[in-house]
Amino acid sequence: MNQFVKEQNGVFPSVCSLDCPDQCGLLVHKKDGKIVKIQGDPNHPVTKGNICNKVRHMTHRIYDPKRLEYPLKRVGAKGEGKFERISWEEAIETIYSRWTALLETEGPESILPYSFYGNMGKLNSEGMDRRFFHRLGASLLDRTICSSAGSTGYRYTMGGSFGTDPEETINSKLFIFWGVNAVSTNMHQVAIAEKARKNGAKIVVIDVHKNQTGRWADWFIPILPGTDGALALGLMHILFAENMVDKSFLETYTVGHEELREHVKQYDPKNVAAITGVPVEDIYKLARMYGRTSPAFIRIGNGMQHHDNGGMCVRTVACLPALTGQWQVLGGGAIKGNGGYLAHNSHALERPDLLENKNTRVINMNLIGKALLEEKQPIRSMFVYNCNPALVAPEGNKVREGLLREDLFLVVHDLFLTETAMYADLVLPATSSFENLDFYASYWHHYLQIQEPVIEAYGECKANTEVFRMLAKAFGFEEECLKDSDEELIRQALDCPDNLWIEGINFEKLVEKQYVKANRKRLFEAEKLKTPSCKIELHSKALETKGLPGLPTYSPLVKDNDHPFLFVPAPNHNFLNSTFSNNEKHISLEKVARLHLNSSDAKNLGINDGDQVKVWNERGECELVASVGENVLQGVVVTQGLWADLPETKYFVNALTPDRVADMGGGATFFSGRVSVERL
Ligand SMILES: Nc1nc2c(c(=O)[nH]1)N[C@H]1C(S)=C(S)[C@@H](COP(=O)(O)OP(=O)(O)OC[C@H]3O[C@@H](n4cnc5c(=O)[nH]c(N)nc54)[C@H](O)[C@@H]3O)O[C@H]1N2
Ligand SMILES: Nc1nc2c(c(=O)[nH]1)N[C@H]1C(S)=C(S)[C@@H](COP(=O)(O)OP(=O)(O)OC[C@H]3O[C@@H](n4cnc5c(=O)[nH]c(N)nc54)[C@H](O)[C@@H]3O)O[C@H]1N2
Ligand code: SF4
Ligand SMILES: [Mo]
Repeated sequence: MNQFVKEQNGVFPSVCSLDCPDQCGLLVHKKDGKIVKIQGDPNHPVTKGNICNKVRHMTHRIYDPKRLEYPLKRVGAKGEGKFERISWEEAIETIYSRWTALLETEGPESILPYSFYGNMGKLNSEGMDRRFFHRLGASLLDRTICSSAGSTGYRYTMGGSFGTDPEETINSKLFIFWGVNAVSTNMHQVAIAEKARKNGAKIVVIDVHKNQTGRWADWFIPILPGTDGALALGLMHILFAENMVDKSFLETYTVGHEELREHVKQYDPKNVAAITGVPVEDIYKLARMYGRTSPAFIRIGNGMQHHDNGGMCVRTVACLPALTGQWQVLGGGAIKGNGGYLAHNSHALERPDLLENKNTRVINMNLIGKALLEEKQPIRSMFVYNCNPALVAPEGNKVREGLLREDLFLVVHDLFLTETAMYADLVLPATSSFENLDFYASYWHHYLQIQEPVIEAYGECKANTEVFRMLAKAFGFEEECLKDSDEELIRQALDCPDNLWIEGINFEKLVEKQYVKANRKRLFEAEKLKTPSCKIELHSKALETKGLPGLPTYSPLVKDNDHPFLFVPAPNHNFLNSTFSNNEKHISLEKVARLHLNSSDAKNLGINDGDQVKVWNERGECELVASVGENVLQGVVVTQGLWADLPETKYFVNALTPDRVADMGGGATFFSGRVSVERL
């Protein structure tokens, strides 16, 4: 047993395992073997002792009486939610015999793993699971639901997930929070900006919704959904026209700046205003503010990329710091994601070489509804972990129809009986991250961190790595790598000669220090960019070979249907995706699910603040509480939160979202759907 687990009382270091850029260092307080309090680590250079409300109330989730304690098998009809306790032996034996039969009759690709980052720990999200499913030969999953479109777009410009070190932004004089609800989703970037503000920095927020982040800004700029690319091109038009570009930077570090200068002439601010809903004067004001302030920093959020044109929008915004040479200024530049700096040896951890059939089919997780209903080469079994697709995937009614299929053998491994688990044939109880050994790499700050277990496994819960080791054993797989311990997995992952940023960071060092910063030189001082030209690609030949415009270009959203409102169902403050949406404490903080609509739209529809409204399209419907005002533009409605299926509410927003894929990376288009609204 690990030393922290043995201690019944005390304070122990830990990491937040949630899918959040801040990846806080935590201190866990134990009394009589149980966690009684969680606080931010005051010594952690980014956390600085502050954590969000969600995790301050985490003990309510870890010890929630609804938490799963032992394996269950279905005894009622599919989806009815009637289960009976079974042993782990029976659970593993059932999976083994069902899958062995499938391997013989339909082949391994009839089995699909379905997972995301409910736990960001590398071993438990992309470790032993990958090895096992590769060895089994199961279908591959393309994990596209979160930032795939935007990361791909950013990569075409910058070569990978490399941006500014957020700690440097303390020096910035201008912050543009663009399509990011940072007060809720990246609170430590907000804390840094708040400090910089005391030194005179200005804070601009560009969003479709004046939420808590918009209200905190010095200047809030409302924009129509899916039009950020046009705004960025309008800014470039002015930056070139008024000579606010850094010529020497453009010549040294970019390709395509001359073509771009010609190309953006067509994005006249008047046209851009008509597309974006941002007044012409504001476009000029913003361009001049950005062109004349240094250091200027842009935080690019996920909001602008959950759209049909999301990849190109992010690629376009990511060109702005190159025009002004801000990448070379301490505190300037941009962050979309910074995962590149902390990249581990994924080949060693995931062992794709174990997959014999290199043509194994790949299923885009955003299309899981369609895939489950497909009759040709059907998915006969799905193993879900770290994810709750019945609530979070688009075209939710299609997903649930698929999960209800009588001939689908569904296994769900989770801490709770989630909406997805309700459809399961077998439910396996998962440990929380506080019960596991794992290592963590933030996709925003530059610290690698370790989590050593601080409490014993709850009930009969098991970690993901352990479940896949058990399955490998049941199948009689002999490869040593399927028997590796968690510590061995960490050692293999950190042995990564390809990534100099983490050179010298190993298991011992992490155990000793708890968090270790990447050996990071500043961009352009160290390695060359990983684009084909090794420069910032304002013009991208690689994009042209994909049939997309090589220069940043605005294209409107796909026509969804004829409903009058664009529907933006974003995350909320007190849940993390659907995590916490089933915990009483967090529900009580959030209260109800609201639909924000413009007062003139509300007036036309006879809707008053506080009315119950039905929101619907041909895909489905939900019922929300109207919040009427000026927080959204006309023609746009916004709701927040992925709410659990609670009794007496109909908050299932993904019943309405489209499963079209975005222009790049197979990304999700949650915010590009249209709906009608009526008073109930
Ligand atoms: N409290 C909390 N924190 C979270 C999460 C959570 O659920 N709750 N989820 C975590 C995860 S997985 C992720 S990916 C991140 C996401 O966090 P963010 O990067 O902040 O992304 P979103 O919250 O999806 O959307 C950000 C903002 O984009 C706006 N938006 C929507 N469409 C557009 C558009 O076309 N243009 C512009 N300019 N704005 C638009 C929305 O109104 C929203 O305010 O947060 C993580 N952190
Ligand atoms: N409408 C709409 N839909 C969205 C979004 C949106 O903005 N709007 N955002 C999208 C985005 S960005 C994302 S990232 C996805 C996220 O969607 P999901 O990845 O489904 O995230 P969660 O809903 O938090 O569910 C994670 C699940 O993992 C479980 N879990 C946690 N730790 C472990 C563990 O160690 N082992 C196992 N086996 N299970 C564990 C949790 O209990 C929880 O049930 O949702 C997407 N869906
Ligand atoms: S959810 Fe984010 S802000 Fe909250 S404790 Fe975890 S990493 Fe920190
Ligand atoms: Mo996400």
